[in-house]
Amino acid sequence: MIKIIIVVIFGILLTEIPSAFAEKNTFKTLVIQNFWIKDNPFNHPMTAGYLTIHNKSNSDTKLIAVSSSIAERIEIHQMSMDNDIMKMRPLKDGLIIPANAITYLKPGDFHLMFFGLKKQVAPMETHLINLTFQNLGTIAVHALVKPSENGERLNHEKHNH
Ligand SMILES: [Cu+2]
Repeated sequence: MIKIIIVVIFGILLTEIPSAFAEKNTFKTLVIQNFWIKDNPFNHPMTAGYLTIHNKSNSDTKLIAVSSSIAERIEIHQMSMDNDIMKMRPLKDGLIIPANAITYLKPGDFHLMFFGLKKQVAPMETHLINLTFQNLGTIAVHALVKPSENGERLNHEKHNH
């Protein structure tokens, strides 16, 4: 009997741990999850963030602003190929989140760019990021810090803003 209880408790612990790091937020008609940001070794002042946004409503929305106490400014960026060169540009009018679809902000694609980081962000930490959607309002979501890989870091630093 005790053995069974221990197994059950251990099972609960195992299922609790990953969910704590993969926070799933429901905000009105949106489901926001897998929010993560790259760490910034050597106090590099910039980093990037990624997340998925599931818009479960029948109307489009727009991610119009992002902010956090850890950074002076956060921009929404789009990456695209221009004559074989990867370029990124800020989406000044925001990022459209189409109805009944999942929008992925991921490496090499749409992403968030953090400027003027006020502190070193270390792997496994979580930080609150405010996401503002047109007509819906603002939600604060925890983003998990993950270690950046060398290749990505090199790419990242080549960008001129
Ligand atoms: Cu960027």
